[in-house]
Amino acid sequence: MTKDYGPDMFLQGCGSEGTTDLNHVCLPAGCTYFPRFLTEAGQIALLARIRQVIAEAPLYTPTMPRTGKPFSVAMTNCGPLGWVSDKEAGYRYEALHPQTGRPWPPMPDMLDYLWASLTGYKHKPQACLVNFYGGKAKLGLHRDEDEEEFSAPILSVSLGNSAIFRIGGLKRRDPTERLELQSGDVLVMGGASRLRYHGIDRVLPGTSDLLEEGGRINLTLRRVTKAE
Ligand code: MD3
Ligand code: FE
Repeated sequence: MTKDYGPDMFLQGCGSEGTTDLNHVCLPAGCTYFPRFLTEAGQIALLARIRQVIAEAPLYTPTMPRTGKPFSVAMTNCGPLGWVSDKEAGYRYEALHPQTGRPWPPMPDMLDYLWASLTGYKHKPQACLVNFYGGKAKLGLHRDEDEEEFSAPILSVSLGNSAIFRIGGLKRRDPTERLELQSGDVLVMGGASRLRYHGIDRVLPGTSDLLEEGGRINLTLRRVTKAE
């Protein structure tokens, strides 16, 4: 019998044969990384839908619970529920935009489709948080724990300039690792990683031409309430 397998089965993304510098990313259990999952055309189409969302539900600056310190990231949402924060009532989900008082725009079909394709979760996402990172914006280490349903994963899509993403453990002081998230990347965080600490250290200017205004947009699709 002749051998039907060998090194030519494998993508040699960087370096030459025999190198250990192969193109792979190790992440903790429950984290699935899809580098450049969205094509250029897919990113442009998704961005056009998100621009419509922002036109109906303008980006605003949430403030921190108790201190009232403004976030450096501007936010809006689409879908039936949206994540909001202010000094008085803190982190929570609301059905109405805090400034316009109108319901969030509907979840784009494109995002329901992406969620169904990659998560296998039996219910649709209820919230899509749109984060916009301008020049010096960052997001400190935190856990996403304002949802009732932790058995559902969170799906994130990156658009525009690359960012340094940091992922830690279940305790704030656990060691962290960094991953550069690029435009078109999708990350699904579920299972044992659903409650890991994470954040965005910084955005790298000039790393993408997708957004004319520069900066970075991140979408996070979430299940908020427990389904029957
Ligand atoms: C790891 N957003 O909105 S997305 C957030 O790029 C948030 O804007 C970041 O953290 C951003 O809450 C990171 C990647 C992500 C999202 C949810 C996670 C990573 C996660 C939940 C658990 C662990
Ligand atoms: Fe988060």
